[in-house]
Amino acid sequence: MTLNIGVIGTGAIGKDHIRRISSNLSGARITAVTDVNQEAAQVVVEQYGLDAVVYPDDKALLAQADVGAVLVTSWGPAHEQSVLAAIEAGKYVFCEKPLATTAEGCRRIVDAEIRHGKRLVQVGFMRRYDSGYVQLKQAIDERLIGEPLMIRCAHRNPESGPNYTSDMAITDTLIHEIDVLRWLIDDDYKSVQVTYPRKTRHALSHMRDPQVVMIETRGGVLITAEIFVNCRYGYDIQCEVIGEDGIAKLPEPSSISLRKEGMYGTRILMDWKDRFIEAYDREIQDFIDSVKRGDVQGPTAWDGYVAAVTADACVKAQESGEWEDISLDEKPDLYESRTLSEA
Ligand code: NAI
Ligand code: NAD
Ligand code: ISE
Repeated sequence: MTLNIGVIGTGAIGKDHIRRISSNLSGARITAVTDVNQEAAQVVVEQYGLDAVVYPDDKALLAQADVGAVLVTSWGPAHEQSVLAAIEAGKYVFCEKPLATTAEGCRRIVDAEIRHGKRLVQVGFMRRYDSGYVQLKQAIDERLIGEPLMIRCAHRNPESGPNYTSDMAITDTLIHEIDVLRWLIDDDYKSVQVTYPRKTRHALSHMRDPQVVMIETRGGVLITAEIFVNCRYGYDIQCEVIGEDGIAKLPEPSSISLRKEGMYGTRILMDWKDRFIEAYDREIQDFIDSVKRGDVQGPTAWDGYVAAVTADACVKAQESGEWEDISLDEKPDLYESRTLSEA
């Protein structure tokens, strides 16, 4: 049976997920949408030729009995309210990162899910579905490089918009590394320090850019992550795991090589939508399939909570310049079983 999906927030990524569900993926259709800007939502319905109703808000959309699952793709500060309302309505919910903008907000979602007694939430940490990261994890799990000792990574965007602030380098951007690295090495974080190299002239006056975040894991692995959101040359994601017996590196996106005008090389992607296009397809298809089975398997609300606690400590470290502790609540039983994307 086709799964009816409602979309809360029809901006950049909401539209992109609507496009993939309507034209690339199988087993679901969009039957309901809402956005604080209702006219924009109506334009999206027409643009994608959807047979969908535009509702005035998330509550009205969630009240529809024929909506089996929802995607929350509004801006971050609106996520908590919509996810809590979805759990209250007993609907499966895929929520884009961040699950909520505070650790307390994520904890409220975890507690609501525990009260419900079953996992309903999947968080949009799509890198766990990227074939490069999956290969890296396999190499680490098979001990091809021995025990991991250090990780070096970089998250570079060509440019950041006027509303992007220094803390968003953590809460909006590094948040993907925060999630995927603990999944990669099956570890949790202990402490963090942030340092600032010389500022690029391309960053707006209110911004610190680039930033270097050092995170120590409970198992003693040292992570060095560079965030550089005005690097100009492209959208570039690097990750290298240095182990006792060798080094494993995230593959570059495949692309033809060109010999032209005295140069030899390959193109670099410019947009996050293209870099992880297959991972987004896989994560949303996994959500559709697992909702139909009645058992969501992707990144959990607990993963969203851990990411938020870690991000809070990183933001504190941005301000203090000191090493800051990362301390988590005890993991509830509901989240103990391994998810498919962890397997
Ligand atoms: P956007 O600003 O393009 O779209 C957000 C939309 O949500 C807007 O249309 C806005 O009108 C709507 N909205 C805001 N508050 C709302 C509310 N209370 N109810 C209904 N609609 C509401 O933002 P974008 O880039 O699409 O980002 C949305 C979310 O997706 C963010 O949480 C962002 O972090 C996440 N995201 C995730 C990415 C990933 O790689 N997983 C990539 C880009 C964004
Ligand atoms: P966007 O601003 O383009 O779209 C957000 C939309 O949400 C807007 O249309 C806005 O009107 C609407 N909106 C805001 N509050 C709402 C509410 N309460 N109810 C309904 N609609 C509401 O933003 P975006 O780039 O699409 O990002 C959206 C989310 O996706 C963010 O959380 C962002 O972090 C996340 N995101 C994730 C990735 C990723 O790689 N996983 C990439 C981009 C964005
Ligand atoms: C955006 O919200 C994303 O999630 C992208 O994946 C990330 O690269 C970008 O920096 C964020 O702003």
